[in-house]
Amino acid sequence: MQRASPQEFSRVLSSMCTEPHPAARAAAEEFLATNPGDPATYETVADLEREAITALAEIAGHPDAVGYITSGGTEANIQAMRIARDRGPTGGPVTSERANVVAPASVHFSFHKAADVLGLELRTAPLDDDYRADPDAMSELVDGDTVAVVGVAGSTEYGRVDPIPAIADLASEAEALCHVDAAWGGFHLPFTEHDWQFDHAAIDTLTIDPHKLGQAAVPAGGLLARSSDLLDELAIDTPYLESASQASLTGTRSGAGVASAAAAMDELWPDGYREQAERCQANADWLAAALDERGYDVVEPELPLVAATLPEREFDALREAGWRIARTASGDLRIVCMPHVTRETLREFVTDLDRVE
Ligand code: 0PR
Repeated sequence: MQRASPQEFSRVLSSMCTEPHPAARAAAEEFLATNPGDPATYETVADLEREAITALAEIAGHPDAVGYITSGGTEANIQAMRIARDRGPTGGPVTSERANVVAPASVHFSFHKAADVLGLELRTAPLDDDYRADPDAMSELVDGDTVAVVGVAGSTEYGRVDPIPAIADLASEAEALCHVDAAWGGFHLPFTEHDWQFDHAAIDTLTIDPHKLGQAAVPAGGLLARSSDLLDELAIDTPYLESASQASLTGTRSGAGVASAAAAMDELWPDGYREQAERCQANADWLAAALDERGYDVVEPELPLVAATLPEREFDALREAGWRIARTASGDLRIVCMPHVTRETLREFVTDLDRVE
């Protein structure tokens, strides 16, 4: 059988993953057979996880934050909802039949998984007319059984940043936890003016994924909590391991993900990520202008993600030409300007678009 090789990144415009930084790739390979789920046996990778969390905590504006490297944003979001459910409204256990989570309609589908797995009711509020959460609409859904109020800092479809301070206020009025999903945006937002992290609002938990804009190898997500009592909600006794308890959802975990996350942040925070943020945003702005010039309706790229109306014929022709492009739920073309997407690539893409007859 012929040995398979992965796809090239050169025409991938639809992914929130990217080529790992060379140091992250090397670290992933080196730590392939280690298990951070058993920190007393695999001490080095456990140290690297502590380093990675310290770096993530700094990036998210709260050096004392605690957390762990998850398998991705989905696990981090599920676990944050689990903390909220187990805390209950007003910090006590849930007394009603079903606790609920209030979120904008733009939340990633991982929250639907979380609600399903945890037996929570997910209430989603309509967005404002620029694809952002509308705190007034959200407040109508909050009641005495609300355990979490969620905001997105870098939404999956349109790259929007919700008004996090207003969402945190809503959560604290409801005595519910405030969770921010910065899975994708977290490595870009420190170089913008947005309010999104612990230092900007009373956030309790936050998702930030090294395997997206952090340039780490897959799988490396991140869950952060403001204080250890929150993370302790997840602790399960592990009687036969030397470590007493485990907060992660998965048991055996990828040492490759952990080591690569630590290596990527060691290499790139802050200057490398700043340079990346500037380059990716400039590329998104360039593409938005190029599409606009050609008469397509473009959604202004607040973060490096460009959405535009594109007729099916053009879309299909570009797919046919090998471009990996995707659509939003409402049918817009969606291009994520990840670090592997160069200006040259975008020029070729636009040239191919111009060729469609
Ligand atoms: N939160 C947000 C805001 C996300 O955008 C995503 C993933 C998640 C949570 C979940 O993260 P994990 O996929 O790490 O569990 N957003 C991308 C999406 O659904 C994931 C993705 C990545 C899709 C690479 C395609 C791809 O090639 O579009």
